[in-house]
Amino acid sequence: MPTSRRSVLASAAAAPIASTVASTVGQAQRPAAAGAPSIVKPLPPERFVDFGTNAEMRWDSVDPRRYLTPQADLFVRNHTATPTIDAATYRLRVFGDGLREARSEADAVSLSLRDLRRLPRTRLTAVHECTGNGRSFFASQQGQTVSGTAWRLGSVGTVEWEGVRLRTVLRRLGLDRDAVSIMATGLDDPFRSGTTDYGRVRRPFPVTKGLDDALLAWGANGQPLLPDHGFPLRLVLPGWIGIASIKWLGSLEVATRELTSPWNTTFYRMTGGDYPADSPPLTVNPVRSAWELPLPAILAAGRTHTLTGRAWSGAAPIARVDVSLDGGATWRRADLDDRHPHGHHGHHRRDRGDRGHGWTQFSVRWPKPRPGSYQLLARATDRAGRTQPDVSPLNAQGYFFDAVVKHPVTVV
Ligand SMILES: Nc1nc2c(c(=O)[nH]1)N[C@H]1C(S)=C(S)[C@@H](COP(=O)(O)O)O[C@H]1N2
Ligand SMILES: [Mo]
Repeated sequence: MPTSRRSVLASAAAAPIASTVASTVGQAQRPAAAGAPSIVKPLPPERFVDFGTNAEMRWDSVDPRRYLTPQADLFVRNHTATPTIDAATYRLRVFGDGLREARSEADAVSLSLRDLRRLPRTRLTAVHECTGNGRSFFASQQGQTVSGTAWRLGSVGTVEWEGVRLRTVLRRLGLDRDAVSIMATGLDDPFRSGTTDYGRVRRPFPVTKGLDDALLAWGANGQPLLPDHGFPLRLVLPGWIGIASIKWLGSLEVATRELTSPWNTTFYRMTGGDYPADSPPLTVNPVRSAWELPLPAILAAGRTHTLTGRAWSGAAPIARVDVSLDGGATWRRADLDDRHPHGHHGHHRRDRGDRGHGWTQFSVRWPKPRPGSYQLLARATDRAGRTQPDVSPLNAQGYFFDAVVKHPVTVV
């Protein structure tokens, strides 16, 4: 029987994927320089609202003819700052007692980008969205005070990710039958808030999700990841809240016990407001929708407008979008664009596991509105039967604002 680390990997069902062991010297990223901006890419004010370490896309800058969100326009959510990582020396370290051959962190399997890119690759289109998207509407629409970045609806996009399925990597490494939990840890600087150092951004997820549709992504929309979006490698957990998709992925710990981190015990679970004290960590995103219009919008009277927007859900494709152009007095069904059924828009061979996690474009004609003040409403329903409510349950950190947004429009 082979005994070296190299041959442990080689003895797995398929070809070996790694040939080295983690160096103890640490990872090859440079810390962000003091005073350097958190976000590296340009944030032109006509396309972004800049919150410093976070930036959201402006919905009125979205091109209705374009299904995918270009990386240049995608929102950024950084706990600290985008690190600079050298792809040539980058390694993903995998360890834990949930591997068939248990490994300590010091003895982790170390995978280069080349190791990963030699494996069968896949592309997967999915909505990518922050848990707190829509947070500002708790205040502006429900008169409630919550903490966190005052996003409108722009901390969302739809991306065609490219990478290797996590299950491909885990199967080749070999999983213990009792493995239940995987901790993903980023290479960005530790997150400090107030006097607390929470350590590196990290969040556990169940092995079942890891074996289902999790992706280790090195590409987005046919390009390498931008630094702000996780270059050279990020995790993608389709349909789940943004924090689950750890950027600048440094390590995966696979364990036979439930792992925890502040990102599933303190943050990203419901506290306060309408929720009991023991709400579970958040996972699947709710149903939401947005108009591709400025907020508030001004439209010309006497002309026929085609109003466009998008609807999405973490659980299932969108089944219908009901819209009102008069503040909820009357409703009609919006037309749904079926050119990209839930993200299946492709020239490429679809992975069987790509169930289509993209958003759905909708439109409605508004013939010759008279001058005045209006509220546009859109209420999306997904195929799992989930619908946007009129009011979102209050919670202290302002997560999951999924209520129908009252979008003000002045017709002049
Ligand atoms: N390492 C690391 N991963 C992270 C974060 C982070 O700050 N550090 N932010 C998370 C959150 S809260 C969100 S919403 C998404 C944002 O991804 P994006 O900036 O690529 O849009 O990344 C998640 N992954
Ligand atoms: Mo987020």
